[in-house]
Amino acid sequence: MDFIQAAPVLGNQFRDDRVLRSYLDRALPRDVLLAIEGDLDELGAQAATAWSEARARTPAQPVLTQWDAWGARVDRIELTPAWQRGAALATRYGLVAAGHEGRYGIHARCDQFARVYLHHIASEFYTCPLAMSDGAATALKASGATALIDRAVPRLLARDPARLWLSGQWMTETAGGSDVSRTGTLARRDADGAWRLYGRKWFTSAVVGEMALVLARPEGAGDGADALALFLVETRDGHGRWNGIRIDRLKDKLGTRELPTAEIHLEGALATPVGELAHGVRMIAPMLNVTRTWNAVCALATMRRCLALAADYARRRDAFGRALARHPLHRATLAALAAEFEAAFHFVFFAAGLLGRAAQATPEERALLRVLTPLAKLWTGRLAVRIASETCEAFGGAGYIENTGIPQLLRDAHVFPIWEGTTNVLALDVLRALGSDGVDTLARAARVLLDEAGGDRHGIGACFDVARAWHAARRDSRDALEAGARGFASTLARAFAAAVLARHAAWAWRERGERRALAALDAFAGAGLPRLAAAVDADALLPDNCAP
Ligand code: MFK
Repeated sequence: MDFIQAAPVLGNQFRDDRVLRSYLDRALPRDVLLAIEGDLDELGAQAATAWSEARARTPAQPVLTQWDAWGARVDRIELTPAWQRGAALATRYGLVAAGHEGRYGIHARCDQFARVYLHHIASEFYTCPLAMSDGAATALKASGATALIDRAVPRLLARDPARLWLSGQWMTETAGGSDVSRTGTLARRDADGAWRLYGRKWFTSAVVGEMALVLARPEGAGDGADALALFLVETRDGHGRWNGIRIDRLKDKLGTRELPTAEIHLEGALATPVGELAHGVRMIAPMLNVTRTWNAVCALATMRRCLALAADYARRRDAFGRALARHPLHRATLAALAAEFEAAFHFVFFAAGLLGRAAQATPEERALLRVLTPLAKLWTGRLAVRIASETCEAFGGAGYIENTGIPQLLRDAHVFPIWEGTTNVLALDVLRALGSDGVDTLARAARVLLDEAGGDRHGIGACFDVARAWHAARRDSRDALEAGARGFASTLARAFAAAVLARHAAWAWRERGERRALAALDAFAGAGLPRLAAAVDADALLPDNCAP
């Protein structure tokens, strides 16, 4: 008989995830944990079932039909089976609603994001429109636009699939991706006083939603980002017809292929201004910060799935006379990745916890969250790609074969550093978010965490000192500051993550006698926290036609 390699098997992804369970054990009051554990267990079981079912079928993609048999324009999108189940699961488990309901008070976001983390991969990126719906509800609440809040927010947070609304976030245009100041979409007022939008949106994630928040330039307004206004567009009229929206095509993407990302034209779409007719970027910013948090949580979900599969496979695959799991170098490789994942996990859930404090947050906590959000997004986006890439390698040739499911993890992971602001855009946002306080807000919060941990055994405080000195030395040179912003942001993220992990590790050892988080901290910090890069002579290294 030919040898047949056993495939990796996933167990219940809640029961098997020691990092998640240990975190919830510390972070949530006992009664909250008991109340949500049943749902988390179901989501963990569904994650395993969805993985094995997906291996047994041909991958599906959404299909756009633009014309019917008689020549009428219909722009109908057929969704994949997982997306057809999306609304029922999202409402059953409150994947958006749980973050906004008062039931668990300041723990609402931890509860919500534990659910999202467990469900993300099985959802086939249905988490994308859910993230935007959560972001839209948050931005609308912050806007004070009462009529829009009353109409949209209860639907975005619905627990009934028949009532649920999904929201898009339409910013990106052909001329303006990261730089939305180049937005060409025009908002024009009708004779009857209604606003209508005209223009082309180049990446409209999940165009199947019932509404979208859209940036557009009111007719007669000036150039630049500050003159943009934020509008709410309901995608269909009262008869279910498109509201002045034409779908040009669905994108042919590297990954996230189940997600119907579209190019569209707005041809007089009826729209309602959200607040004043300017400062649209500032008004959509709460949405960006929420979707960036989802991005980080879903990046964690990818890392966790990769590590679970790689670890299981390491037990099943023999090479050179023993299982991969018994080879010291393979073990060390996986363990180092697991340590990075664990640090990132605690960082992201710490930020999610702060988001949950919302109205109760102090100004210091708000300033902290403002910096932690881009840090979480930029660090986890890149880390997910690295861990997915290492996972392909950990499977050898099998990791390069589509129907093992492993390549899709890498292709899908690549979206995390790109959408919602690239790594560089977010590194620059970190500089903006630090403001005049520099690294002090972060360093103070890290000090509190380290005090709770019983001390700083890994030079974490010193890492903030190095970052502070680096920042201060470049305060007068914007170019030097920007050129090193990635390494600077990465240093801050790693140092803060080490502090959060140190607090958890001390608790886990003291209260539960668990050593794993301490080992993760030693490995993570032992790999070196600072990532400040030496200045690079770009003039010498780049071709002449790249001169500034
Ligand atoms: C499964 C995972 C789920 C993820 C779902 C994702 C699906 C999403 C699909 C997409 O839509 S991807 C497209 C997302 N596009 C971006 O993320 C754009 C990237 N560009 C940026 O982030 C720019 O920094 C930004 C457009 C936000 C700002 O650029 P500008 O034009 O230079 O604006 P400016 O003047 O710096 O900021 C305007 C105001 O907004 C300022 O406030 P003030 O007017 O009071 O001075 C800023 O402080 C404020 N602001 C900007 N970013 C902020 C913010 N405030 C709070 N938080 C922020 N993040």
